[in-house]
Amino acid sequence: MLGYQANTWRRVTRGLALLALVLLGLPAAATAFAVFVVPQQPWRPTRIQLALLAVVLLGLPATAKGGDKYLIGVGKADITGPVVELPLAGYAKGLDQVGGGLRQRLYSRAFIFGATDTPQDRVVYLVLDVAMGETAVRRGIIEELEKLGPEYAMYNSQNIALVATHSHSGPAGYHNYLLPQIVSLGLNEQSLDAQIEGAVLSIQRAHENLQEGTIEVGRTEVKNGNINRSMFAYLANPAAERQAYGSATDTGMTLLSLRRASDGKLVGVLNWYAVHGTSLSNKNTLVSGDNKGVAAWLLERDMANDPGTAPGFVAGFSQANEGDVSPNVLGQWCDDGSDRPCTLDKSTCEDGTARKCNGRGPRHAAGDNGVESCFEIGRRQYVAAKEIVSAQSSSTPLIGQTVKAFHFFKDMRYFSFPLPDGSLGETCPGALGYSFAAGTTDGPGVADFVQSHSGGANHNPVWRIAAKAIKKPTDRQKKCQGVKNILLDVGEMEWPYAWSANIVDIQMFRVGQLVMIIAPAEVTTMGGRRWRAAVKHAAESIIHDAEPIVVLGGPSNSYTHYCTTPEEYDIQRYEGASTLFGRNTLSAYINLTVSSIGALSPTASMGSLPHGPSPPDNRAPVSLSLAVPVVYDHAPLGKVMGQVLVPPNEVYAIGNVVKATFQGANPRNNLRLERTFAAVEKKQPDGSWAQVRNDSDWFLTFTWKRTDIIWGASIVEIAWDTGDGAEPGRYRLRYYGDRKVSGSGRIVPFEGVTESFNLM
Ligand SMILES: *[C@@H]1O[C@H](CO)[C@@H](O)[C@H](O)[C@H]1NC(C)=O
Ligand SMILES: *[C@@H]1O[C@H](CO)[C@@H](O)[C@H](O)[C@H]1NC(C)=O
Ligand SMILES: CC(=O)N[C@H]1CO[C@H](CO)[C@@H](O)[C@@H]1O
Repeated sequence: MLGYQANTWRRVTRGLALLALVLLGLPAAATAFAVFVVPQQPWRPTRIQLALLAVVLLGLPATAKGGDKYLIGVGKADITGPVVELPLAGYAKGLDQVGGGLRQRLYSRAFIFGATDTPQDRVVYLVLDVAMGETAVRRGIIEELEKLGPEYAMYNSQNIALVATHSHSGPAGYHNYLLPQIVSLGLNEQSLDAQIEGAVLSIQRAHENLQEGTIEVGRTEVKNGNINRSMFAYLANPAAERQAYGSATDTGMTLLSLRRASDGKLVGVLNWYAVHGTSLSNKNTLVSGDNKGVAAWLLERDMANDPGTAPGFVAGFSQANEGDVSPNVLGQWCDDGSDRPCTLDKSTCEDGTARKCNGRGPRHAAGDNGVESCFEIGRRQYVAAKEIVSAQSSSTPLIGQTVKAFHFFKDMRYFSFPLPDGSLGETCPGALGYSFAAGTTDGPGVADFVQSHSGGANHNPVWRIAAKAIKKPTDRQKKCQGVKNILLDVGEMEWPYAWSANIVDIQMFRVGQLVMIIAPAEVTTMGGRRWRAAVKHAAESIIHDAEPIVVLGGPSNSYTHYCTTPEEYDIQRYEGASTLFGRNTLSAYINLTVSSIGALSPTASMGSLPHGPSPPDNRAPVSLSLAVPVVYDHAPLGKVMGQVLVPPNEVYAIGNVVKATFQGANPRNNLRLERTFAAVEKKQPDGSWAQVRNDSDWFLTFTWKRTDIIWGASIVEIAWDTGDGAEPGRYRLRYYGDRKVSGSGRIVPFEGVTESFNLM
């Protein structure tokens, strides 16, 4: 009796010890224990031992794979600002590229990561379908979150990152500084508020669905998705370093899969891949999220039908070190009749200027301002993301309970610090060199500027005089900027208010062994590689349980143009000329992030680093707003709002473009956020009509045109490219408008709908 009890007790304790080892995630040790320690020679396993051994063996793969639990939340909301009569942001063409409608709505996609047991340890990574994360928007988001009360108090300047997809096809007008405002008709409240409200809504949605889950990191190559557009500068980097990486761009995508713990379903993905949002050319006038907007739309649409996906799945395609990376993968060509490649060093053509040198996307032959190329580059990113999601087996789980963030502001004017070689270096007030005005092969610039070593006698003197009249750089600034021949001394221009940022956001996030650099600039390929490598090396001192994984997201938080390596800076192509704070900009960012790595250690508390100097707040009433408000809308006599002016045909073959024109009103009267201007409706078997396409759809476009400026008359064209996989059936188009009543200024909604047509 007693002997039996002792024996049982012994088995139970051994069993418990074994189970503890399994639970502690030590499968190998547990197996050894089970095989060598538990049995008394000769081993005749008891049923308990067999069962435990089975647990160990079954647990092996699960323990090896299953990462730790985090709080995860995803949310998406509409941030589409005014789609007409406002310049688009990115190419800086000002009134030469003004919005004329909408191809695809813009979104804020919010990803919240949190530690399960310390509620203050959270980070919020926002992927915004805009050109750049911006100071004015960031301020607005933080202020609005404060108004939401204590439940949202843990989301603040420390842990919110605004990372832009860098689409060059979104409305401008949300910038804090004068230089970008000059080509944006100043600051536009409607544009700014659309981003702020949508971003806050996306954070609220992510917060509301926060739940426990796991995060896996996967990687793959994106096939032919990008190309180096500044090879001459890239070649200035040491040969050995270039050889170590092989490619002149980062071709890989890193992707996080977020799965909820309750049933293992995928709630969202967040990935990083470097490629400019310049598939659509600077002649495009329809608002869209460019190639990353396409990629996100394709993946979200695809995953919505996947049984392994939770409802509300959100796909974030974050930008990375895209400074010198173009989506125009066919290379850079002269559109001057010669059809020759542009020169490598200066990107010039026959006439000696860069004006006719254009990058060509994969569907350049379509001659459609990059529409088909944009879809294709988006599709290539979508395919890569899908591949990572599907090949779960090769991914690495995030482990450890640590979720941390730090943020501080740094004044870059004459910040002095040790360079890698031990000598002392410094950064400078912001300045743009001559090649800045040459633009890039993704969007050539003005006048006769050429890329690289500019400033010679052949430059348009008007520009030089204009620039000098605005501000002559100080001697200290000239010396500091070194080889840069200063065109616009923006960092020393404060009249009527600051032209550009000198005070920048320095921020990093950590989730498990993943470290995210939140870069306030467009970092070049090699610049990003050096920065990530330095941070990884530093992170090894605080992350011990796994190899640190480092990603870089940008342009984020405050726009500071570019960040090249010092060697690339010396070449002074567009990217080097746009590296605001001088040759040591990258080294300074590395210094500032690496020095602060301790703030991401498990014991650090959020907000432990000094806040630093606040950037100026140039929002109203400081900034000018030059966009003229809508005065009123009228239909011409004998017409009514929403009336179909040009009806669609009665029959279309699948693949054709269906079009209709309506009597319209200015879409700035109501942004219709979270709603739509255009819709395709399909007749259902029961005779009712259901909406099957709306503004979120790439293939449905909404174009607005003013026809009578005095009377306030305008028309709207809705076009649907049915080559998007449309099914045969009976359809009609609907337009949702809002007119401004003269006198009262009231905004009154109206609708227009076409007769039905057959698609076959
Ligand atoms: C960064 O620069 C500061 C001086 O400004 C220096 O004290 C610090 O050691 C540097 N950090 C690193 C990691 O180089
Ligand atoms: C637009 O269409 C998508 C896809 O069908 C749908 O998920 C979304 O809710 C629609 N949006 C609006 C505002 O109707
Ligand atoms: C990998 C890569 O991007 N290579 C390209 C860099 O730029 C040069 C010149 O434009 C191209 O010829 C390369 O294909």
